[in-house]
Amino acid sequence: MSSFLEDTHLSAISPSSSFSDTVRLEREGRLAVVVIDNPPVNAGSASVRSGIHAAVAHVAADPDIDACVLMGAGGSFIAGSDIREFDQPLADPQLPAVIAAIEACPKPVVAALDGAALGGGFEVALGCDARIGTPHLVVGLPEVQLGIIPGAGGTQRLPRLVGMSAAIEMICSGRRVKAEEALRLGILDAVTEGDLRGAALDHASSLGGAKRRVRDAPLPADPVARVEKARQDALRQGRGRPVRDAIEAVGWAGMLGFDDALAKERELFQRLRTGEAAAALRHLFFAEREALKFPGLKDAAAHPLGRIGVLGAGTMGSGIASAVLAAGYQVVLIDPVPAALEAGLGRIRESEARHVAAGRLTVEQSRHHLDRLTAAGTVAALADAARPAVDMVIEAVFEDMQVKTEVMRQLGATLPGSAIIASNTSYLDLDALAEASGSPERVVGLHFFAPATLMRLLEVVKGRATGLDVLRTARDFARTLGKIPVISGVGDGFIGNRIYSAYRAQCEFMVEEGAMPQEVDAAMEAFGFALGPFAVGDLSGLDIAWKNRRRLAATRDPGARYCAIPDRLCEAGRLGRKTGAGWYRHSADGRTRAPDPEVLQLIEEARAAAGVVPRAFSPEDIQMRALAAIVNEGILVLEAGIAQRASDIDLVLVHGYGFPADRGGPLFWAGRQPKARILAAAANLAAKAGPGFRPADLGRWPLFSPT
Ligand code: 3H9
Repeated sequence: MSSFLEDTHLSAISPSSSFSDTVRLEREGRLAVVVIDNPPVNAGSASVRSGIHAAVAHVAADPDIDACVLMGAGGSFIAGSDIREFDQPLADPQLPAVIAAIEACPKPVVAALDGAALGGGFEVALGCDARIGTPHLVVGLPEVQLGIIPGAGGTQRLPRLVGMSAAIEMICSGRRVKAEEALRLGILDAVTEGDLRGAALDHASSLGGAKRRVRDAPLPADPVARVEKARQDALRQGRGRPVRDAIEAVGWAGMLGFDDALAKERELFQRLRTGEAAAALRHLFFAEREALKFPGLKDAAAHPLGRIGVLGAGTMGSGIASAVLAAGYQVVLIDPVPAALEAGLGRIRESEARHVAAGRLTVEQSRHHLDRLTAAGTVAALADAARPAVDMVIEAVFEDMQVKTEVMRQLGATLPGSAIIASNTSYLDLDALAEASGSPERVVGLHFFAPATLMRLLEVVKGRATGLDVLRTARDFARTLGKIPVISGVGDGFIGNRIYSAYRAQCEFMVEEGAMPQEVDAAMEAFGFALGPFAVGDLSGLDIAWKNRRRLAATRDPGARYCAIPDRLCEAGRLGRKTGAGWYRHSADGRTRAPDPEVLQLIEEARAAAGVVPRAFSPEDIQMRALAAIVNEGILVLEAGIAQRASDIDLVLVHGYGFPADRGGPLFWAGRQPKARILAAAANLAAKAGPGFRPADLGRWPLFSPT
């Protein structure tokens, strides 16, 4: 019996009694309702755990209570364990003990579920005798997204309800499952449209005192081939997440006694929780929420958005249009060139068809998307009184200052004053573009990453004059699209492209000094990048950066170091994968890349022209120089006020440029290294980078660990 009960007088329990500052017990005749009230999302903090533990002990001991309902206040059950506690040893009672108390309670405990029942919250629900949900409920075990596995029996109880293969799929993807599917899978006993509390109380009464513990249920039969397929799918899709550990833990459900399996799950959870990858993924979780904040934004009013124009039907424009349609908006795609417009519409239809074929959309949902799509040939058509007005236009025309300036002028002159003008420019001066519109306060940057339907990063660029209402609208719009918005100031390449350019430049200099492109790529891929910088260049096309270099040629410091190898590649028609050759030679289907003697020759010529005697680089040399370049530029971006905070830079590099998520982003990673290691790498970078390099003052930056 808990120590709590030893000093509690049962007779003193009133119709509503607190068991901690976040948990209270309310009486409904011979039934009890335990309410968790820990805003904003009822995270399972130490106070919540001790409150539930004590309340359940009270229910167990009170002869006037026959059964109990467990529910959350404020429209949600429990969003999971309180992740803020995960950097420290966890306080008792820990979650497995709380769930064990629910299971040991001789009276049935029914979970009444609304909003989110995720992670440890879902595990609490799985420890109850029944689960009643609302139609708005989502359940799931998203732990692998935080670098851990469920640590309170999720890997043992879920398979007993849904079978091994469905449990592997849910746990390894971390997917949030809606009420309707949860009911179908057998996770929920019922879904109620009406009064959740009343329905759960009725259900608790109907159990007649009987316990229905999930731990006692037999494992449902599941064909070996299906389990094996779920395993293989999970392993294929789980890069950077502990899916192998999760699969192993689920496997124990079929091999070990329940309590032995729980103990092993717990041990594995604790090992992962205290590891580097989990710390990095927790950092990114909070970084994502922090990035939404900007002075004054909370109080700014967002404009209602219903109909969005996308100007420019190229690959980027049609990708943006697809993403906007999927989020439920009306879209008008605009392009003055009829063939381009038709091709863009075709790409949108193909993208929809691909989603249907992959089972991500139903035919019906896809039809709804396409029903909301219209087309126009000119910006002037947007002013046509017969057409419904657009609330925002996103221009995604050719990345050229003259072209975009003219487009901004037209949009400013044509659109009603309330409509927002967004530019998808990735490098150009947004302030100059905003001035061209004649109403700079309604101009904002929306820098999408290709492919726009899949990439989660969206840089939201605030120009000098951008109104807070416009910035708020753009940020909220990004969230509605399911993106991760990061607010950037104006500067060449904003946050991401500026830092990435500095990284790529050092990688090219290393090639000039003696490293081979494939050695650089292999070193960065070994660090955890999905692709090395040269493979990325070939994939996205070398002509984009080439065009950008030519744009900047007139303003470039003539004394600054410049690597001409990429220019030589482009001049030779080697534009990357699309031409079959770039830094590598590519197979016809684009699946394999191989070093090319022609590239070696170009490199040797460039080395000779620069008077370089090639030297060998170890993978560690390459990684530290490249990473120091990213960190150095990241700090310059921060000091220039283009990024608001270090964690914004981490989000941009992870979600836009393939920096490994389980390292938390470049500045988080650097902060976990001994300071001396980072300073030595920065000093080496400064010594090797050549004329024009701007060192940041890393030593005075408070990010780095002192040892
Ligand atoms: C776990 O449970 C492991 C167990 O197996 C272990 C067993 C031993 N902790 O997202 P929002 C904060 S791992 C602490 O903007 P929404 C968040 O930082 C956990 N804080 O709201 C923000 O703070 P602020 C598994 C949390 O309405 C505020 O709440 N669970 C937690 O857009 C509002 O959050 C998950 O991974 C937390 N667990 O979305 C679920 N959750 O205002 C994580 C949120 O200071 N949570 N906060 O910026 C979510 O997915 C979303 O928060 C949710 C609401 C969908 C619930």
